[in-house]
Amino acid sequence: VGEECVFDDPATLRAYAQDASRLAGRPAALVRPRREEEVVRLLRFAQQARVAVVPRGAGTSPTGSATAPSGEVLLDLSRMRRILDISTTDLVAEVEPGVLTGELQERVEALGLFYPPDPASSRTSTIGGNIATGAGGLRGFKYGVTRDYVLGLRAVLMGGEILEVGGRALKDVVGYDLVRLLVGSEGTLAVITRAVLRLIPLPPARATLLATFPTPLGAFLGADRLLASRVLPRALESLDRDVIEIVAAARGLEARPEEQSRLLVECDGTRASVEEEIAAAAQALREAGAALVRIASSPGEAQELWQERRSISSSILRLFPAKRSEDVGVPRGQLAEAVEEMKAAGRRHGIRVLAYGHAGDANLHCNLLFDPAWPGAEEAVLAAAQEIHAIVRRRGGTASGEHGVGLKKRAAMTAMLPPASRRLHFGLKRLFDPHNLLNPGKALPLEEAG
Ligand code: LAC
Ligand code: ZN
Repeated sequence: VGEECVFDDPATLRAYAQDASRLAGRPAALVRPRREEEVVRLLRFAQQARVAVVPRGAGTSPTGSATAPSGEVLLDLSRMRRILDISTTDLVAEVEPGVLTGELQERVEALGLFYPPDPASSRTSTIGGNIATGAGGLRGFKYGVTRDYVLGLRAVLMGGEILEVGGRALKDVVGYDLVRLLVGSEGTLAVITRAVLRLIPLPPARATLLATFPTPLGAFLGADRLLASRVLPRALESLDRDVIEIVAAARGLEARPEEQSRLLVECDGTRASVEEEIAAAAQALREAGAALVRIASSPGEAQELWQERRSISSSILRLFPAKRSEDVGVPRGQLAEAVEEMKAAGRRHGIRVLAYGHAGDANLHCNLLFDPAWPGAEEAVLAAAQEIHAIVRRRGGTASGEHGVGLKKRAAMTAMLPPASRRLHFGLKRLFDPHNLLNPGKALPLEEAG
């Protein structure tokens, strides 16, 4: 692929050793291609030489999906970052995988178009990484997630063959849905080199509302009440007391004692519809017991609230020595009860469990906080996490709503998937990658069903 694309000096390899999971990695080499042809050549060589390859975007994965734990070659796609086309008539964007999601959002919004998928990491994560992990984010409830906006993909198979699936047709039911199969496959089936993404007209207006509640479950009851009053917000995020304290501490402030939970709501549409919706939301939240309901009075104030929300994950990492992030989803109606149970499970093992996230989707980030220096910490965290996953399974939920499986959720995946599904997962993996060279050991159950 050319010497100028290959790095194997210790400092570079150290810098790329981890993703946001903080799991250890030891890549044998780093390859940073500039174009698809170089990916093709690498995967042709890798197949012949039986060298394992781990594709990587910006490394924001909290599951270890972008680490090279066993001396694999890291394939960093962040240099392939051209926006090839934004079509205002086809309503699509065609991009290379290394484009930052936030950059694409800005570019299309300047043209009056909208790419709704919006992971909290949008300023730092890449479209390719979002597609590979099936990233969700803040606007899932109204608009759907990354998966719902990928119309077509070009990808390189292990061995170097190019696969094209889908395209610019907005509706397409020819054949199995290989586009959706690749989305969320975490780089285990193919390496994405180009994507056709669906765009929609940009809603002309939006507004943000903050509501605080005097009880721990107030935010969830508020969310339910808001939806029951026929408001369809584009974001509906909840924060529990622990997270409120962390958000305050990150700014050197103290949380007000009476605020036990918080909701952040964003509505979009026409100016008139947004005004109407946000007023209806405010009324519903007051009826649900909100102590304070504040509509952001300027775009700057709204942006600050959302910036604060996006930085929760990094604030926790800064303030606590270690955390285990769970990313569970449950049927919506069970959210409040499930969170109470998960916190109780943490307490039984002496672990503080905080919960924030996408209350509309009932996809919450349960973070288990611990100090690795405390004897028995690892075991206690693992036990608490296992209980949390058992609660989720019992309620018919999922081990990951948006972060994926990587290395960290394989046990939970194994417990969650029935035998026929586990067998098909391994069968598909063999079909795409018979020598198990693409991101091996990731995103699959721990064992094949018999
Ligand atoms: C968030 C990331 C962690 O929602 O998914 O903040
Ligand atoms: Zn999230």
